[in-house]
Amino acid sequence: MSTRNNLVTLLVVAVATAILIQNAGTADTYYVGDSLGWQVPPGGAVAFTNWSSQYTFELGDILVFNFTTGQHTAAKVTKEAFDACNITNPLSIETNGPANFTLNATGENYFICTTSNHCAMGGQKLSINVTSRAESPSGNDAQPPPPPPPPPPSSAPPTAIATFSLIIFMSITVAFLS
Ligand SMILES: [Cu+2]
Repeated sequence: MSTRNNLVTLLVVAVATAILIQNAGTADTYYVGDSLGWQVPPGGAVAFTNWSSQYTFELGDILVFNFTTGQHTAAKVTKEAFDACNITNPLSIETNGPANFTLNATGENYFICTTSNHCAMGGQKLSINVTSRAESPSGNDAQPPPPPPPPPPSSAPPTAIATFSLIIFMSITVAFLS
């Protein structure tokens, strides 16, 4: 193999690795409901369903529940408690707003407000699907299986597509130069 080919190969590996590390290392912060914040949503729970459908949530991302302390709470609960709006025994609860939750479990994550009947009557509840990070430079093979249902193809971030295209392109270049 010529020195030039070695250099090209090295370049491809370096660029691909840098992009993968950049993608894998970014934890995003999401403000629940955006400008609405964490409150009894006008029109009911669909407001938070619509909000969450805009995003792809990944392990390590942060949810910020923005509310006035004393008026609401942010509680992580089981599916059963979520469905029934059972406010008695949350998995964890934050009573001071704004409250941050770091997403540390894949699959569906369930959050409700435990104040009064905000969940049962007002629809102040949020469920989100959390996926593991797609690319990991360290090759994490201890990840749990991806949760059903799989995210729609349109949710693939543009950077991932660009990265994939770049790797394909540079691989072809190397093949021609070899
Ligand atoms: Cu509330």
